[in-house]
Amino acid sequence: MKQLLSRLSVASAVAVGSSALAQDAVQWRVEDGGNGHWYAVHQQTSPLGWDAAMQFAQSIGGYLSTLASATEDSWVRTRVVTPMGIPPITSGPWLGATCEGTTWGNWRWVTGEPWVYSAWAGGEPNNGGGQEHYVQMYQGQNLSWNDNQLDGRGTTFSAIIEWSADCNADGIVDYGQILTGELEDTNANNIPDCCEAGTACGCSADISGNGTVDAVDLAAVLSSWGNAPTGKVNADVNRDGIVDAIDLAEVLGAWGACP
Ligand SMILES: [Ca+2]
Ligand SMILES: [Ca+2]
Ligand SMILES: [Ca+2]
Ligand SMILES: [Ca+2]
Repeated sequence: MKQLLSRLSVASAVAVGSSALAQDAVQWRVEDGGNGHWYAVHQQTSPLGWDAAMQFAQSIGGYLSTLASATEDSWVRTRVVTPMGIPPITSGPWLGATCEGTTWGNWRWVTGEPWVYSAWAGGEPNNGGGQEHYVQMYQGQNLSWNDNQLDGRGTTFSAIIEWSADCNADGIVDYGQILTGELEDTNANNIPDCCEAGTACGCSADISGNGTVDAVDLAAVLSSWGNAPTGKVNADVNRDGIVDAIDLAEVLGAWGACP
């Protein structure tokens, strides 16, 4: 964990200057009624615009948080933002909501999730000055929401980052799998190496993807013998371009349930 955070600090310094993730990311666990996503507050000493915040989030494999339901909003306020103790005189943190490029008030989440919930502060959104197309929490109003202009008016210093990517489609958010070391992330962008390389993640001998290395996978190797099939998951278990005895040995050596 410590190693990961120091790597994140480096990434953050590269992206936006004097900045760092201000806390360990926390997971809204499925067993607690959550979505399995991870969240953290990013905070810096210089003013932070919405677009710079979004770029930073993407550079570390996430996006500005989408508080798409009352339950998610409440959990993030209580478990992610409040423990940060952001000074109440500041506006922010930024959220992943905008009406950029469309009629003002046509709010949307950056993930495309349906806009069915909002928690505007009293008198907001008010499009003050006519350019308030970006959404943030308002520290001064119990973290209810405000629309603000792109540069945050020089009084916004923070953003909530959310991670939900599951590039290997195993139903587990990759961020946590990298944290535990289950998936390698050599370049520390929170995208597993296997996904960036287009190779299978984890149990690569499970060619059929049914969670077990079994006769189906053995048959796949034998039927593709000599070919060099392309694609994310295929019979070329060790990705050397040919299906041969090495792949056969990989299947036999990994026989049984995937770890
Ligand atoms: Ca969300
Ligand atoms: Ca406003
Ligand atoms: Ca995953
Ligand atoms: Ca990576």
